[in-house]
Amino acid sequence: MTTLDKSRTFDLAVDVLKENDRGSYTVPTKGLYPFQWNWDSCFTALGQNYYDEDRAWTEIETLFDHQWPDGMVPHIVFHVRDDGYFPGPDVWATGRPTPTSGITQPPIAGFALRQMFERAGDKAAAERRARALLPKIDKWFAWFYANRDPHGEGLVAILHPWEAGRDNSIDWDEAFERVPTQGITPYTRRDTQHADPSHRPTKAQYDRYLWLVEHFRGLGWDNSKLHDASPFQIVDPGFNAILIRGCADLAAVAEALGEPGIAAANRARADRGLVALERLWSEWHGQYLCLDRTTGRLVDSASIGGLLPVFAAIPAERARTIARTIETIAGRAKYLVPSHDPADTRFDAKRYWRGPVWLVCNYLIVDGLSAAGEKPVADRIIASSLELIEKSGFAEYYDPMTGEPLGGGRFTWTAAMVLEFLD
Ligand code: 9WN
Repeated sequence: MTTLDKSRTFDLAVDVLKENDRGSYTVPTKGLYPFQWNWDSCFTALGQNYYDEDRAWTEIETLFDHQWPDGMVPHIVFHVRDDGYFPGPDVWATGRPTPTSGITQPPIAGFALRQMFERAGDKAAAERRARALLPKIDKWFAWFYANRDPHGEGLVAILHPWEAGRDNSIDWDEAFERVPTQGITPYTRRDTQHADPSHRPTKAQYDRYLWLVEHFRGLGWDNSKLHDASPFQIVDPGFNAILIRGCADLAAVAEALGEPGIAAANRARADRGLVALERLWSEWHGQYLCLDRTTGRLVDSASIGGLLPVFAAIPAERARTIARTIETIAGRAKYLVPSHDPADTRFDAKRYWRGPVWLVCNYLIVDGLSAAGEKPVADRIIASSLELIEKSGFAEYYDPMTGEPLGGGRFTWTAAMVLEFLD
């Protein structure tokens, strides 16, 4: 059990958030990630909200200031020039006034909006700012279903592992066999200069990340073409659950603000998504699995992406099974929740999204399990998260067997999640 000094930990977490604050946006950590990342910013705002509500709204507003005309909200906004990160704006070449990447990331914004709206001390300001963000988030969600679910299946596909935010998950290994590497421009990675290369994706994976970027760039970043032209189309249960929950939360805020059109559209999206998600359930694994849209088959890979759907309003028996699956995993790892099942021979305790614990995922699972009445498992995950902080500080991710800190240090979203767990 942790002996953590809560008030001191709170202050240390705020120090990390402030250190990475660049005024109107926050970098995930200095050095390794010197720009604004989409889902990082939404988690960050939840942390900032504890000590500066105004600053928290600004974080999300800045992100949406860089929304594309078609509705997409990019995964990186390159506010400044910094050669410390690869691939930078010249590789993406998206032609945006402030350079951005050309792909998106898990849409935490709907959930964050509702949290900030409902928790607000300054109700008038929150109402004004939520009202302005509402149509922008709605436009992003409409973009998802129009561009990433072109055949109306109720679930959206990611076209690049970076979109899932789980860059080198075992989930993508099979589909990556089909992504070529011929013809990519020679490049130098920068991530391996900031973090231990053995904790990062491999060169073979980076080659494929880059091939996809160059392929999409060759199509002029025209989102009406990208989906069908991509050899990588994965329906990720975690990503879809975040979108479904986002739609439901956006609908709730829209109702409170007297915007029935936006409310109805997003309720319908969430309801359809929940029905469609059933297709990804695996009774054998006791969790959801990714669907490879190009083959029509489920991917046999028990990753955290298949536990995250508890964050959406899935059926009670599914949430119960996920709680039991996490209890089983707890018998295989010292710290919860590993990003991949340690029983799988492909599990790697230190390599990024192939095993390590990430506090943002813990947070989404805790939220879902609590809502489903699975309090003991949720409490166990919170205790594990706080033990990791006490033992190893605000790391990017952690070894689930030893608790060793991995990747970047003094990490913004980890600090933001600690503020949530301490609450
Ligand atoms: C690529 C910023 C981001 C997170 C992702 C995480 C990592 C980037 C990278 O860092 O991805 O987007 O270069 O490794 O996988 O989830 O948003 O913290």
